[in-house]
This record gives sequence, structure tokens and C-alpha cells, in this order.
Amino acid sequence: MDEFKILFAGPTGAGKTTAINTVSDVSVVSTEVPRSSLDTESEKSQLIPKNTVTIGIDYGEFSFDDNTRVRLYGVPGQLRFEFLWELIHKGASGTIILFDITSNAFSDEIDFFINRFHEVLLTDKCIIGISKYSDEYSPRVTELLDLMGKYKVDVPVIAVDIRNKEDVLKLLTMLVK
Ligand SMILES: Nc1nc2c(ncn2[C@@H]2O[C@H](COP(=O)(O)OP(=O)(O)OP(=O)(O)O)[C@@H](O)[C@H]2O)c(=O)[nH]1
Ligand SMILES: [Mg+2]
Repeated sequence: MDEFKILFAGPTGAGKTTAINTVSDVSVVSTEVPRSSLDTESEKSQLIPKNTVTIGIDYGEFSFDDNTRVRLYGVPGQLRFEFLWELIHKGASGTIILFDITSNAFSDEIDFFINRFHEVLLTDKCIIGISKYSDEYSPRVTELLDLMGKYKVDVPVIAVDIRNKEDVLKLLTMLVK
């Protein structure tokens, strides 16, 4: 049996929890709680902040076939849980960093995460996923690609609807095959 550990990282609201729920074959272990006053990041990034946030880890599994299983881990996007990121990244065979292209804090988010995950982006199998994409946001993709160039990061950047199983599987396939 080939087993892969895939980490979903990225800012709050990018879609990490949704992505894992979209593809998991097993019921997802989730640590969602109602948003609290501590969660100021959602207010900065989302016009209408989502109701719940992850405060622990998301865990799900997906089997491509009898011999290939992927274990999916999502971390909380908020900075007050940053200490969990390295811990959960340990032993990962691939990392997916998701960004919400519509976020009001997009520039700050890409800058922070490209730097925070710089070592991972240079050494691991990684993909950057763009959620909530529409053509009006194409200048933001250019901004991201420019930033990646500045930091010598060369990984695929893919627009996905993380609510769509085929889209999330496309990301997983690129990391495990
Ligand atoms: N309209 C729209 N909504 C989307 C799209 N992609 C994701 N969403 C929504 O965006 C939200 C993402 O929320 P989560 O999956 O909880 O985000 P998260 O990255 O886990 O956030 P934290 O746990 O707080 O770090 C969900 O409500 C999704 O349904 C899209 O393409 N269009
Ligand atoms: Mg989450």
C-alpha cells in the first residue's frame, strides 16, 4: 500500500476544510467552532466573514485505488495557531497552499505565506491552489506569480473550485502520481 500525507495550508477562508470535506472517503474529523472575537483575520479578509473557523486540525482520507491512499491534513489558517503548522507538516509528502483570490487581504496573505512556507516551497512537492477565481481577479494572479519569481519559488499555480471533487482530486493527483 502506498500511503501519502498531504497538508493543506493557507489563510483563513481559503478553503482548506472545504477541500478535505469535498474528497474524503471517511467521515472527516473536524474542529470547527463558531467564529469568535479573537478571529479578526476573517474580518480583514472577507466582506461577510464565514461563521466557523478551524481551531485544531481537519483530517480526512481518500483512496485512489486499493493500493494508493492519501491522508489529508488541514491546519487552521489563523495566526494564533501558527505553532501547529510545522508539527502537522512533519512527514508530509506534499503540500497544497490555498489562497482565496477574492480576499481583501490577498496581498498580505500571499506575502506572508510565501515567506512562511518558503523552505517547504523550495524543497517539497507543492501546489498553490487559487479558490473563488473569476477573470476579474487575473491581475492578482500576476501579482502572485511576480512574488513567486522574486522568491525563486517555482511550483504549479492552479485555479480550483474546492467544492468540486474533480478539482480537488486534480491537485491530489499532481502530488501523488
Ligand atoms: N462562492 C464561492 N465560495 C467558495 C468557493 N470556494 C470556497 N468557497 C467557500 O469558502 C469557504 C471556505 O471556508 P473553509 O473551508 O472553512 O476555509 P478554511 O481555509 O478551512 O479556513 P480556516 O479553517 O478558518 O483557516 C466555504 O464557505 C466555501 O464554501 C468558490 O469558488 N466560490
Ligand atoms: Mg478550516
